[in-house]
Amino acid sequence: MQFTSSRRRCVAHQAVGHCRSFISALALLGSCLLVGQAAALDRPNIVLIVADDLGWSDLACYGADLHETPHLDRLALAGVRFSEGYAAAPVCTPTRAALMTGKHPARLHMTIWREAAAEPPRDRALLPPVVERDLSYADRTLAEILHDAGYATLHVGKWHLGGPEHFPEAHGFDINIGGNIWGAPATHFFPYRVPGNRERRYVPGLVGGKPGEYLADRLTEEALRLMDAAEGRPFFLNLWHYSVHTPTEAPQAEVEHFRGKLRPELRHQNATYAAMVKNLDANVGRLLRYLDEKNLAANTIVIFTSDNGGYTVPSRQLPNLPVTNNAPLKSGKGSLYEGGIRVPLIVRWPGHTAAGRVCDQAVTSTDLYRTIAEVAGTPPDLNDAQLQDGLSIAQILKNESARLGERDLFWHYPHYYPTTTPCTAIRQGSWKLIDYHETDSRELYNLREDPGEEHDLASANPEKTATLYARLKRWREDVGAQMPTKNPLVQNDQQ
Ligand SMILES: [Ca+2]
Repeated sequence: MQFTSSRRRCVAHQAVGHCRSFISALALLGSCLLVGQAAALDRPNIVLIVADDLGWSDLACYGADLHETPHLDRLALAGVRFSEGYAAAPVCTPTRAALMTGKHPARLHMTIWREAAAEPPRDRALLPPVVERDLSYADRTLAEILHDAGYATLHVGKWHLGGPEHFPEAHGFDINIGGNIWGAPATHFFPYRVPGNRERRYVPGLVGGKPGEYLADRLTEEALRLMDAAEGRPFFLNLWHYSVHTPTEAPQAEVEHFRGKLRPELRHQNATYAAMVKNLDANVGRLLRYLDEKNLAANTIVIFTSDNGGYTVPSRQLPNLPVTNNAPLKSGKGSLYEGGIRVPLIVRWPGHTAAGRVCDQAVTSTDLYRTIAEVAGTPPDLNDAQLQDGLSIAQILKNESARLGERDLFWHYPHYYPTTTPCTAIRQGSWKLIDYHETDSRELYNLREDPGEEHDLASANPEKTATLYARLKRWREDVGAQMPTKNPLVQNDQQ
């Protein structure tokens, strides 16, 4: 089965408005197994788990105090834990687009999620740019290159990369369970929607279920079944959990457990969120146990990360309590301070990664495209633009002394969020500059000395500020980054 444009259109149409049964999903996968490329039996399976809005310090192995994450901590002890792993963007959609294409979100013109792109604020000093709302067909996605290399390509969970004609089936995935236009479910409990209140959100591909069923549990169940169905063929499992994004809801017994643990001195204070994190961890543990029991673990690379920093704003469910706290990092989701963009990144690649390593090299989710392509032994038959923004980190996974070499990292968020106004940032070595568009002002930090970004050095170090600002502006021009414009209505009000 080939994924031509017409197939994209056809499959996407099928996905609209109804849930495909699991049986028919298996039948589709089965038919995909019978055709196409020769099976590449010796290739490693690839499991990419992306948590939603999980903060850098939300895992115990990254310093969480209230939270309990024994399975992810063990995964880190069996592989490489990156202390300076970054999301490509401070919000969902752009990071996910970078994962799928290897291109910087600014180059894709996908710098905010779809719903927000449709309704930008009109009452702020700047008007955000009009951005792309759907993942383009122009770039070969990670799923497409792996599909063409003989992999079963399995998407489970959140997608959030466009409308019905841009769902996972249209971008190289044999199967899609759970992914559609929405960035979050109406509720994490079955049936994952709230009928009768005009709530249109739904999670597709989930047939059956019972009251009390929790979404991350169910998605893990579906992932295990799909891996079973791919028997005999290497698989790429793209498991993008909706958890731990809002709504902040978790099984009650776990919430009570964490309420009993709360102490004023703890960094984390949200028992419901702690229960969500624990459930996510347990589901990762369940998947790892499956790989062990099926004797797949030795030939499977497992990558775990998050799409942006932790959400430091109270959620509707608990209006007086921030969802999480990214300390010692500053701020959270939406912001280009470290709390908005630095995320957990753990990679276990048996036979290649030494156990228990902590790597302090700065890497970004944009790197995972080329990394996974290299792990799969897939020649990167990519357009030039897809080779510019990310590096393969395979060598630093395999070799503790390998270095990525000098390169600058960039983030571009020309939008508003409760934690920020429009801005762009560059990291060069230990230096980081944030350029705020509203005020045309810069902040400069030395991350190695000041990871909490408490001491703005822009005035004290004007030379470094000017150098990084010039580099940042050059990069914005190189990638065609979209910029906000002045809002004449707000200017008039101020006069
Ligand atoms: Ca997110």
